[in-house]
Amino acid sequence: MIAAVLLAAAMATSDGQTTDAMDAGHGHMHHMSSPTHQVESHQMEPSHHHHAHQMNADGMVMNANDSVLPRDCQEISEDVSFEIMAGTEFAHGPGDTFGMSQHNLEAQPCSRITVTFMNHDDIRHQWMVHGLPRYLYPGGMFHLEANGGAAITGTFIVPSDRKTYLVHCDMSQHMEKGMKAQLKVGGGDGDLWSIPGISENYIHANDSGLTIGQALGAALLAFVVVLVVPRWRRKGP
Ligand SMILES: [Cu+2]
Repeated sequence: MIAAVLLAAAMATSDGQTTDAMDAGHGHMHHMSSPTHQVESHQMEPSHHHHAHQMNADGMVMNANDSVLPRDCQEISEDVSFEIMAGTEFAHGPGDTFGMSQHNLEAQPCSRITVTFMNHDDIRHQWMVHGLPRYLYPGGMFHLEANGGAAITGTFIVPSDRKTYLVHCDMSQHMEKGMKAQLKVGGGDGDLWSIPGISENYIHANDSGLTIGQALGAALLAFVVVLVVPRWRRKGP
């Protein structure tokens, strides 16, 4: 009973981020998109999204944006670059198979972020960030995919709010096996669950993109509903 209330409360307090995490499935549909599909998606997007999909022998960049400012930004605050290596050699914890060289990234609000993603494995890996504004990034997502042994670079611009973005590899089971990271903009709004090296001691089952603060808030709310409210009512008339 308590568990059910807690789950419901958690869903209620975290609407935005839960929805973003679910977009991971939607992203899958684009992975295998053919050149004809790319033409279709270009037609549906504003003209400044001409390079939304870039594909070459090394992999793919999706929803790249190095020039259009989010609505809440007057200008680009800074240019920041990350070189992120991925593969089995970066597995962090005993339960992890894969990992990345950086699981925690920090950037200023309204910064332009260039990520070079280097895949040290033979299989494909992805660096996918969720929760970006949908009017600029279809599905709220920016996404790099590097083929085995390849490196790929892409750029995106983050909005001004303090927020922690979920970053992960969307290949089946890769996030659960260690390919989960976070991007904190403006200091972020908390740590996500089970980020290797950051919050790995917390429950591994919760990969919904909830921050620890949101989950604790939900637990407190559940406590109030289950324990405090009935007592208060008993004292009433
Ligand atoms: Cu992967």
